[in-house]
Amino acid sequence: MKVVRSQDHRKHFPKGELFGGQLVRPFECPERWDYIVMRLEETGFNDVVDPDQPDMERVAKVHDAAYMRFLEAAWPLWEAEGFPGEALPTVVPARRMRQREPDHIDGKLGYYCMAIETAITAGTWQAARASAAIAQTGQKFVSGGEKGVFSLCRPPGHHAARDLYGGYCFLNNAAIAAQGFLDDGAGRVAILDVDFHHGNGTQDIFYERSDVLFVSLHGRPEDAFPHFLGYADETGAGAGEAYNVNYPMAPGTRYGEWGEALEQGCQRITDYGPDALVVSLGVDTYEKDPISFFKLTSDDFLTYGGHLAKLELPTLFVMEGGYAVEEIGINTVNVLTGFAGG
Ligand code: SP5
Ligand code: ZN
Repeated sequence: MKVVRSQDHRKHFPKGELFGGQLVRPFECPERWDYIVMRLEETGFNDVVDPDQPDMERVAKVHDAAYMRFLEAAWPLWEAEGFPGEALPTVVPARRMRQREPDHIDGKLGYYCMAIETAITAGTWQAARASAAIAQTGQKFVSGGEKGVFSLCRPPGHHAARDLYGGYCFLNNAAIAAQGFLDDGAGRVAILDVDFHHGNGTQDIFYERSDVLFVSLHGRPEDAFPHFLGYADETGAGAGEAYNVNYPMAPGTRYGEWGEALEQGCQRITDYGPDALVVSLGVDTYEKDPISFFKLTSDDFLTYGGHLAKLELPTLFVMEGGYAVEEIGINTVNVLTGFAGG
């Protein structure tokens, strides 16, 4: 299996994340990438490829142009204010306020943000583009006939909507890849999101479209981030009606129940009959994840990797979350190993 990766992710590493009323060292940190790479090398995933340059015209098919201009300008504008810390929003356009992009960076940050834990730093835009390029390069290989490819994206993407960042995400790598498959000739694409958190950004991007089926397994919004999307009654709208499928689950969910939801989700994908599959691969469903509440074991990742292979679809794995850093390599590579052997 080809692994697409690069060192550019290191350019995004905020010092702080707003958590529990304090600025803490971010859960989404560069060592996540190191542990995954170490495990890939230990287990013989040695077919490593560098990404091409990002294709920003294609990125612009799933992201708003003004939003991309904001991401590019955010750090320079913040720096020009002379603020001492990293760029975090303080004010958001809540209910009954105007949804209009302000000129001042304090206003812009709130306007484009869906979760304020996520800081923007000097290297964020460059790292986000490099991460998107990793997804795009993986997609090209799968469109070219590879059976399964792993795009080791960092920062992750599934919380980023057309014009929203947050939840550690800036550009939606999975959505960019799905759109890439369509642009390279696929008629229909399925996205299966197995990250612990609901993929609100991906859902939002394709909510009114029938050419991309979105299936997500996640912690229920009553209890889990991102809290404001991911209910089971979100089934799509307009032409996209019936092409969005959510499986919200309760705190303490183990593989028994999670695996049943996966089976149902896989059945929906099979019924849809896509030409390609994008897996938003987060391993924060793990029992020891510090910010999540599912109870999957390392062996469970191996098991479900095998189930994914049974879909018999050209598959692109795109890295999303997973914060039990010391086990992130084992769990991620277990999914890939299960897939390759299944
Ligand atoms: C890509 C991805 O996995 N993003 C997740 C972003 C979550 N950020 C906010 C987490 C807040 C979790 N609060 C849970 C308290 C646990 N004791
Ligand atoms: Zn997550």
